[in-house]
Amino acid sequence: MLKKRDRYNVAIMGATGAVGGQFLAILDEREFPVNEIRLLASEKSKGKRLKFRENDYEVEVLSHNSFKGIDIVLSSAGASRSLEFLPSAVKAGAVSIDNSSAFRMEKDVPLVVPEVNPHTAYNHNGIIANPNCSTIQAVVALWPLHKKARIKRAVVSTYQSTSGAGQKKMLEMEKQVEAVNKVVDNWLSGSHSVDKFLIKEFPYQIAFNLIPQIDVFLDNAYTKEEMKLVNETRKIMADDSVAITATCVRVPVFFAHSESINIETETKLTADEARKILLNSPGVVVVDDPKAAKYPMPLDAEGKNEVFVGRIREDESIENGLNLWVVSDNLRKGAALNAIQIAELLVKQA
Ligand code: NAP
Ligand code: 3JM
Repeated sequence: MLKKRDRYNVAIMGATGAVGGQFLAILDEREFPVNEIRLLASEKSKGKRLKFRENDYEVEVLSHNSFKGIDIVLSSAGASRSLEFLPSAVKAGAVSIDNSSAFRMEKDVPLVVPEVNPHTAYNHNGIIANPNCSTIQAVVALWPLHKKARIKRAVVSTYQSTSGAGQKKMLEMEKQVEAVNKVVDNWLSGSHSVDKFLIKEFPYQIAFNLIPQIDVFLDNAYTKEEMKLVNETRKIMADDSVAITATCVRVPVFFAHSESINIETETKLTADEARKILLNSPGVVVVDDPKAAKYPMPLDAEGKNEVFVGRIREDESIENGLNLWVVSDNLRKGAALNAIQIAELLVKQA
C-alpha cells in the first residue's frame, strides 16, 4: 500500500536511459506530486547530473541501500537489475512500478494498463509490472473491441523502433545511416551495407534494413518479445481464451512502434462500428480517412501520449474480421507514461 502523503519520494532506477529520461519529462508535465527525487544508474554514470524541474540532481549508483525513505520506485534498468534490486525496494517499504519483463507473469504481480484493468493495480505486494511497449498499445486498441464483440483470435505484426532497444542502439542506427551515401549511384555495388565494425548492438545492420528478431529465440521458434505480446495481452484482458500470434520486427525508425493487427470477433463488427467504438475509447485517437490519405505514422506519434488507430477495414477473407493499424510512442505510452499513470492510480487511492 502506498501511504498517503502530500508529496512522494520517488526513485528512478535507470534514470540515465531512454525510458529514464521520459520518466523525468512526464513526471514534470503531469505535475506529479514529487517531494524528493533520487536518480539511480550504474557505476558508469556516477557523478553525472540530470535536470528535473528547476534543479539538477546527481545520479547515484544503484545499490540495495538506494530505497531508504522512498515511496515509489519507477524502474527501467533492465530485467536482471529489477530481479536483483526490487526485493530490497519492497523491504524498504516502497511500491515499485517495473518496466522490465522480470515479474510481469508472476501471479501476485498485477500487470496494468490503466485504460484496461486499473482495478488490478491495488492488489499488489510491493511490485506492479508495466507491460511491454508493443503489448500496451495493442491492448489499448483491442480492449474496447473485445468488450463489444469478443475477440476470438488476433494476428499481430509489429514494426518496432530502435528507441525500444535503448540509447546505444539508437546511436548505432544513426552512425550506420551516416555511413551510407550515394546508394542510388552505386546500387550495383551494394554500397548501402555498412562496415562490420559499425554493427555491434543489433545482430545485423538496422539502417535501411528490417530485422525479424527482437529479444532472444525460444524453443518454439518464436522470439521472447513475440511471446511477451501473446502472454501479457491475455493476462491484461484476463481472458486466456483469446488466440494470439505475433511477429515482431525491428525497423529503422527512431521513435514510435507500429502494429498491423488482424482480429476475428465472435459477433460481427463493421468497420464503422469499430471506428465509433474507438472514437469513444480512452487513450485512443482515430486517424482514418483513406480518401485524404490520413492514417497514423510513427513520425506523427513521436512525443504524443495517445495510441493512434487507422486503416480500420473489414477483413474480406472471413466473416467477422477486422484489420487495424496501431501506432504509439513506445517510450511514452509504451513505457514511462503508462508507469506514471499507474503511479497516479495509487496516489488517487492512497
Ligand atoms: P537504456 O537506454 O539502455 O538505459 C538503461 C538504463 O539502465 C540506464 O540508465 C543504465 O545506466 C541503467 N543500468 C544498466 N545497467 C545497470 C546497472 N548494472 N546498475 C544500475 N543501472 C543500470 O535502456 P531503456 O530503453 O531506457 O530501457 C531500460 C529497460 O526498461 C529495458 O531493459 C526494459 O527492461 C525496460 N523497457 C524499455 C522499453 C522501451 O521502449 N525502451 C519499454 C518497456 C520496458 P547507465 O547509463 O549508468 O548505464
Ligand atoms: C524491452 O535487461 C533486459 O533483459 C531487458 C530487455 C528488454 C525488455 C525486458 O525484457 O525487460 C529490453 C527492452 C523490454 C521489455 O519491455 O520487455
